[in-house]
Formats: sequence, C-alpha cells, structure tokens
Amino acid sequence: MSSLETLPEEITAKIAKNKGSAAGELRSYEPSARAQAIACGDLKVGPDTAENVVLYSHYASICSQRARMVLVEKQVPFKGVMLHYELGETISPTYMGINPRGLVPTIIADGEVVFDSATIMQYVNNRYAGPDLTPGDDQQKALIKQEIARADFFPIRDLVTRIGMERSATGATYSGWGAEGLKKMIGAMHEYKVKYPEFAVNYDQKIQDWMGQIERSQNPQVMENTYDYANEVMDDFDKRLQTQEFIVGNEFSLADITWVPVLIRLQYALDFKIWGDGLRPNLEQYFVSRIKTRPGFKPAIVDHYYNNVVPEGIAS
Ligand SMILES: N[C@@H](CCC(=O)N[C@@H](CS)C(=O)NCC(=O)O)C(=O)O
Repeated sequence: MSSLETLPEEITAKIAKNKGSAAGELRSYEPSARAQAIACGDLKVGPDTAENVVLYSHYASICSQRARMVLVEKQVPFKGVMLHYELGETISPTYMGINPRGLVPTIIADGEVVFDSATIMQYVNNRYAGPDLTPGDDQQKALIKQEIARADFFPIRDLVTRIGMERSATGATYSGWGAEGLKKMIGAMHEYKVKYPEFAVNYDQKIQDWMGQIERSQNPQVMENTYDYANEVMDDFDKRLQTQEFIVGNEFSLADITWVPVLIRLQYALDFKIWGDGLRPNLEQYFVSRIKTRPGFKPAIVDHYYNNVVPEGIAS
C-alpha cells in the first residue's frame, strides 16, 4: 500500500479540525504526553490486543526498520503504508498533519498517533500483549534503555547524507537519498510553505535542518569524528558479543532492534566495511546466526527493499 488516502477517519477529522491553528494536538512537535508516558513506563496500560494499527514507514529507513521490527517481533498485526521520499510523500501536508516533523516512522495505534522510533518501540512493547522486549532485571532494563538512547544519538545521518551524495552520481543508493533527491525535496518544501501556510513553520524548520545537515556532512572533521565514533561503538559490540548472545545480555531485546538497522546500513548499504569478512567476527556471528535467522527478520527488513533491490548479505 502506498497511499495516504487510507488514513483512518478519526485522524482525517483531526487534521481538518487543526487546519490553520498554530498548536493543534497533531501539530505539536513531540509525541503526545500520553504516548510518551506509556513509552517510558510511567503510565501503565494493557496489555492490549491491537485492533487497528497503521504504520507509516519508508522501505529502507533505519527508524522505519526499527518500527517494523518491533511490531513484527511483538506479533502486532498492522497495516503498512509505505511513503516514498522521492515522491514527496513524507512532506505532503497530509502527512505533516499526522507527524509535524515530516519524518518516518509514525504509527497510529488504535487511534493514538505516535512517532519517533525510540518512542514507538517502547510504546508498542509496553502497550501490547506479546513477548516482553525489555527482558531481565532492573539493571538489564536500564541497559536496554541506555542502548536506545545511544543509538538515537549515533550520527548515522552524517554518514548517510555524505555517502548518499557521493554515490548519487551512480544512482546507487538504498535509501533514495542523493544530491538530486535532496535538492528536489528542499525545492518542494520552498513551494509547499507558500502553498500550505499552516505548515510554513514546519517546512522552514525542515529546510534549515537539511541545509545544516548537508553542510555538516561536507565537513571532513565531522566525518572523521563520525567514523572514529562508529568504530568505537562496533569495537564495544564485538567485545561484548564474545561473552554474550545479544547486545544486552543473553536475550533478544529492544537494544537489538534499535541497533540492527544501523549495523545493516553501515555494512551493506553504505559499503562501509566496519564488520564482516573476518572484521569484528563476534559481531558478524551475532548478525548471521542470531539476527538474520529470526523469523521476523524477513517480514520486517528483507521484504521491503524498493524494487526488491536487497543489499547483499541481507537476503538469506
Ligand atoms: N528521531 C526520529 C528520527 C526520524 C528520522 O529522521 N527519519 C528519517 C528516516 S530514518 C526521515 O524521515 N527522513 C526524512 C527527512 O529528514 O525529511 C526517529 O527515531 O524516528
């Protein structure tokens, strides 16, 4: 499915109601306080049985892969709406009405709009029945949270933007980002902010954000620091995985869901040889024998590459 026409009625109604207002419920920049409280465990709900969950995601985006993985691992049935950056679907006024950041992923979970992959992962885990993806004692749970925060700040966007721009000359990107794609999207946002003034502030912020990102990704010092940091984190994982099965302890958890899409992007989609082929062998072993073999890996990751162009090493 790849259309926004499929929005549930109550959400279309909310968008219509908020149109033109400066601070509608759906226009806030953070997920709602309730969604955040459920995600961080302050508000206990459920375990609910999911009845009507819709996921807006992009086929290869890291944050989208996290959201798909958590839903699949939790065995939450959901309706997937694939949005294409290339077609401007993540910046359309309809989607901005749902997620004012114009970013994927977003879920509408039985009527509640939730965005930000870290929030979505924890929200889904805390709200719905299914295997607990934050297993273990309090210390282990705290470590899982720590990994979610660490992955959230990992500068993957610096790398994706830089390599996407370098590669776009050959047309070989897995994410749809490239110099041309970015230029087109920024141009479209300049047009949209005039055409849809109710979202002008949002478009302006996104334009600034992207201009800043492009500049950052062209700075050699920033890139050097990013590569150093990536190597440091991979060393840490390789060392841990010598004595434990998963990123935190011996059970699969949200710590794995948060990092696996980053590992995939680094190794396969960016051609950034950081593990595999004998490099960081414990990390490779973990990925090949404990992650790729999970029943949820194919439906959450492999099945969604655009035009079935699956990075080598991902397909089983
Ligand atoms: N912190 C957010 C970041 C979301 C995000 O940056 N999504 C990217 C894809 S991974 C996106 O939608 N990019 C489009 C854009 O920046 O316009 C999350 O974890 O969900």
